[in-house]
Amino acid sequence: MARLLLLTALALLVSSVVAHGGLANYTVGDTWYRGFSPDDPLGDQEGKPWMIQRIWASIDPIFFVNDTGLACNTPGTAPPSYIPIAAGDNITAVYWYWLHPYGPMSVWLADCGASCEDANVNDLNFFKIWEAGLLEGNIVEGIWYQKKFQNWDGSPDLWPVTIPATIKPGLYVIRHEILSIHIEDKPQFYPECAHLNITGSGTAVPSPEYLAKFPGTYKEDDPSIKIDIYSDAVKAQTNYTIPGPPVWNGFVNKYCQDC
Ligand SMILES: *[C@@H]1O[C@H](CO)[C@@H](O)[C@H](O)[C@H]1NC(C)=O
Ligand SMILES: *[C@@H]1O[C@H](CO)[C@@H](O)[C@H](O)[C@H]1NC(C)=O
Ligand SMILES: *[C@@H]1O[C@H](CO)[C@@H](O)[C@H](O)[C@H]1NC(C)=O
Ligand SMILES: *[C@@H]1O[C@H](CO)[C@@H](O)[C@H](O)[C@H]1NC(C)=O
Ligand SMILES: *[C@@H]1O[C@H](CO)[C@@H](O)[C@H](O)[C@H]1NC(C)=O
Ligand SMILES: [Cu+2]
Repeated sequence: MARLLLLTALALLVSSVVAHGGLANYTVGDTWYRGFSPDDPLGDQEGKPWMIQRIWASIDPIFFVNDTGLACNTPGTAPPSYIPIAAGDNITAVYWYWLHPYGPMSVWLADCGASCEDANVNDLNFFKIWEAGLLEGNIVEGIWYQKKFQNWDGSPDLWPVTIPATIKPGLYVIRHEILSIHIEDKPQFYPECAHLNITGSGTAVPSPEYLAKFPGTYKEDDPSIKIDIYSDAVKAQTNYTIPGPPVWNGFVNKYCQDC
């Protein structure tokens, strides 16, 4: 009930967005890159020269691991522009009013080759560069990064990540994913993608064990995806395995940190 009252108060504060949430903008240093806003007409945004984010039409989640929108949301239409960023720099994703507290968050990259506009995001090989799940305590009462990420004071929710310093430069899709598991056995995926033009002199490329396709990589019956966090079997657990391959830290392989 307290939660409901809080949500109602928030709904009054934020007339446009009352539930869920989405990645609206990006920053690199002091530069602000505008992404898609579901509050504004599609025609004012889609294909505009400044657009760097792949279009996502609504703040509603994706419920199934086999949904083609799992890669870059729906419809996932490619933008004409790229965010320029140097390998080793941070990019911050800017959300409004993230409301869900449970589940992992992850950031992925995929090398587009000659062009991200022409790439089919369902065919790209994504690799994870960042993840955070249950930070401390148990599944229901513990602290998740997703819960810490929420600002309840009306300020944007900021999610900074660092582009691996050693990565081979080129055109990449960056994919942010929030998996929310607050509803029993009904996972909610919130993926959003943008286009990056990464510069630098690195040569590192992840090996095959780091690569993932969306859909394809996640399984419906993965105990971290189909999960009832309130059940007696789960609620007191203090472990949570984040789905997908391990994070690639930019090293060419685990035995060689400088090559
Ligand atoms: C995706 O998975 C859901 C749940 O298992 C199933 O109902 C649906 O038919 C599947 N869709 C496709 C396109 O395979
Ligand atoms: C980049 O992000 C990391 C991790 O969040 C943070 O520790 C570091 O201070 C950031 N660097 C800059 C220049 O903002
Ligand atoms: C994203 O940027 C647009 C345009 O500058 C702005 O209207 C909107 O409030 C921003 N949204 C967030 C969540 O920062
Ligand atoms: C990517 O950045 C490089 C270096 O600034 C530039 O030469 C190239 O034209 C950019 N490519 C795109 C597609 O923006
Ligand atoms: C927690 O660990 C148990 C025992 O190893 C395992 O069965 C369970 O799947 C794990 N739970 C999650 C959500 O990773
Ligand atoms: Cu929601």
